[in-house]
Amino acid sequence: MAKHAAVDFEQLLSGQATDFPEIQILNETGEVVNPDLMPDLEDDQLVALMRQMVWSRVLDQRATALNRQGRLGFYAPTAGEEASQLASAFAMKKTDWLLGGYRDVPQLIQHGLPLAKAFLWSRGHVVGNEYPADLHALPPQIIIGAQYVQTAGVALGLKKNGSDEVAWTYTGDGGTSQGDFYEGVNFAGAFKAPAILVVQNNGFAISVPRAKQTAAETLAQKAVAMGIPGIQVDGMDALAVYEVMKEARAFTAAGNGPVLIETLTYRYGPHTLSGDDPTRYRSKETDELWQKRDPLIRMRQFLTSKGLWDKEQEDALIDQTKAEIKAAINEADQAPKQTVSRFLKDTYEVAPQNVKAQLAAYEAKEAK
Ligand SMILES: Cc1ncc(C[n+]2csc(CCOP(=O)(O)OP(=O)(O)O)c2C)c(N)n1
Repeated sequence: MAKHAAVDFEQLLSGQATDFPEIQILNETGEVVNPDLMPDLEDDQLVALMRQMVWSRVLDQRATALNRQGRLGFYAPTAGEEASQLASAFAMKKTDWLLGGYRDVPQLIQHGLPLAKAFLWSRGHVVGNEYPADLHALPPQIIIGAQYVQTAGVALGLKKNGSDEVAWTYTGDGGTSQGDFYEGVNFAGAFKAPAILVVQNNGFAISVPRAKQTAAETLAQKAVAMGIPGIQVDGMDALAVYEVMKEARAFTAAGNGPVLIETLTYRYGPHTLSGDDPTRYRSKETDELWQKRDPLIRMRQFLTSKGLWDKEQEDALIDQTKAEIKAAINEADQAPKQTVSRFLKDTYEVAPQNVKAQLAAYEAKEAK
C-alpha cells in the first residue's frame, strides 16, 4: 500500500492567496462595479479628492521639468500612483502621523508640508526638513523599510499616550523584502499599535519586477505571518483605496492593532530622475495596459457622469497649480545658502569639544 503523504503541498500553496481578493469600486471606464462598497463621501469631497489627484499629476510633470532644468534635485516620479497616494491620505486625519518613503511627497504636502519646503528637500536643503509644529509627519525616508519600524514605534507611543491619533506609512513592493518591513509589521501587531502599513505595489523596484521579490502570490498575504489583517486593493481606483483606508483607520483606531494594505498600482515615469530608463526593463505593452487603468481617467469619467466635473474646471485647476508651483520654486530660491556652521549647530544640543572647535573655525571662515 502506498504511504499516505502527511503534507499536501499543492493544497497548502493554492489556498494561500484566496483570502486576498483585489477590492475594486470603479472599473477602468469609471463605472461603479461594487455599489455596496461606495464610500460615504459628499459631492464636494469627491471633487476635492479629484482635485488632489490632478494637482499631483501636474506637480509630477512640473517637478520633472524643473529637475531637467536643474532647479530641483532628487525626484521620484509619482504619475500613475495618484489614487494609491492621495486617496489613502484622504482617509486620514490632520492629526494622524505620516511616515512616508522618498516617493510619498504628494501626501506629505497635502498633509501640510509647504510646497517650497518639499522643493528644498529635493534640492538637499536643511530648511526642507524644518517642519511646522502642527505637521504630524517625518521627512521622506530614504532607507527602505526604516519607516516601517519607526511607524510601529510612533503608533505605540500614540497608544501609550491614550491618543486617538494613528500613524501611517508607505513602502513599495521592493520594500517588502526588507527585514525592517517584517519587524515593523510584527512589532506593531504584537503591541496592537494603531498603524496602517501601506505597500504600494507598482510592479517594479527600480528595474526589478515584483515577481523577483517573492514567491508569494500577493503582498497583502504577508500580513498572515504577523497575525494581522492584510488587504489587496485596486490602487488605480481612488474610491476603493479611500474606502479600504478609511475602514482600516477605524479598525486600528478602535484598538484592534495594525492593518497591512497592498495597493496595485504603476508608475508611468522612471524610478527616479537620476538616470533610470524604464525601456530597459519593461515593455511598451505593459505601459499601455496600465495607461488604460489611469486613476484620473476613471475618476474623471465617474465625476463627469455625476455632473461634478468638466474640462473647464480641470483646466482652471491645472493653471492654478502651475502658478502655485512657480511661486513655490521662487520661494525656495530665497532660502539662505547653507553653511557648515548651521549643520554643526544642528548636530547636538550641547556640542562636544571637537564640534565646538569646528564650529568656531567655520564661523570664522564664513565671516570672511
Ligand atoms: C535599505 C535600502 N536598500 C536599498 C536602497 C536603494 N534603493 C532605492 S529605491 C530602491 C527600490 C525600491 O523599490 P520599491 O520598494 O518597489 O519602491 P518604489 O521605488 O517602486 O516606489 C532601492 C533598492 C535603499 N534606499 N534603502
